[in-house]
Amino acid sequence: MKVRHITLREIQIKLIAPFETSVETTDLRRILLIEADVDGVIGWGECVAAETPSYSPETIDTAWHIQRDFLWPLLKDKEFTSAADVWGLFEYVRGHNMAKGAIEAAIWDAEARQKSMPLWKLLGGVREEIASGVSVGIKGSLEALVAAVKTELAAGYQRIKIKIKPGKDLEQVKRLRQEFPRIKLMVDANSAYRMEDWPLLKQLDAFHLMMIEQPLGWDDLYAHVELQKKLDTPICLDECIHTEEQARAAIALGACKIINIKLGRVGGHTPARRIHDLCQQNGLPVWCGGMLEAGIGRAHNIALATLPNFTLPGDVSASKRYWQDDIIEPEVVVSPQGTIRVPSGPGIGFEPRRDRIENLTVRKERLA
Ligand code: OSB
Ligand code: MG
Repeated sequence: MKVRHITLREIQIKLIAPFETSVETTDLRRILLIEADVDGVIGWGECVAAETPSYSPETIDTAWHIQRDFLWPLLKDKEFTSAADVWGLFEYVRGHNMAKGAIEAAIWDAEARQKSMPLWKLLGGVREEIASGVSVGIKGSLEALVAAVKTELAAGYQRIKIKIKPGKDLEQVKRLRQEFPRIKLMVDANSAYRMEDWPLLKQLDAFHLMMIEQPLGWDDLYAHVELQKKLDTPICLDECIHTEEQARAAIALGACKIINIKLGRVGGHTPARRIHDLCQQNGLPVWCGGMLEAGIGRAHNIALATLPNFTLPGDVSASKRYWQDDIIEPEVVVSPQGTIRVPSGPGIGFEPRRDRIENLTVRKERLA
């Protein structure tokens, strides 16, 4: 296999409603899409780097720079036998996983299309539908939060995750438990707490949460080890797990009992699959996280979530929760049972809508 050329493209697309986390509120998404021509077959990838470096050190602009000035030169004119080899070609560049992951994923899509098979089968997936949950942003009032959760449950979603931050935590969880005593419920703090806050986090044990996601520092395994010793609620790590090595350390040290795997955060399907396998060997369940993706990123997440150890409902939900009009055909839909049917077509199994993508494009650069 050889990549003939790559097109980087920025689209701008507004969310249906602003999404608030402990860190900031997102309204307009700037999304970097990758089109890779691999031996004449086009594959698509979506870079999950955000507009700001507040979730990880990367942004859409650093990703563009790294892809154009460092990753493309490493890829250009190289012969390789499978998309599984691309991660290794990028080894010289440290970090910048979201930049790497978008190109790597596009090449996986192209390889699956070359072989006329679904990407999920090429990756080694085992299920034809995946369990879907939602991530509910921070709301202005308890009433608004309850209403939002009610809507998601009525749509069939199998588990509810709410974003929390200091001052918007215990009361919110308590109220949801009163209203919905038996639902699968969890919280995500996006690193909003410090070790000194442990007595407050300890109070969450009373509400039988499935897990608490990334309560402490984005790169601080040690503090999570100490916190997990004090909590009954399982800790799930998100931001902390950016490499297989970090995952191995987290497991060995007891920093978490569950891992949220995000394709972009770890650098593509190859490292995601390795972390998946490592967790499986160690008896930790995983689930597929989300980054407010448009359709192409969503489609890659669906393929990834078919691997056997993705046994918990993830954050991959319907296109219409975020977009008026998605960039793929068909859109991602969720059944009344809270499942997404895995597509059977070649590659990611959804077709990019070129007209729509072209309309949303604000800049484009072809690397050859
Ligand atoms: O921490 O999981 C997170 C969105 C942006 C950045 C980080 C996170 C999230 C979400 C949304 O929780 C998940 C989704 O795409 O639905
Ligand atoms: Mg998270």
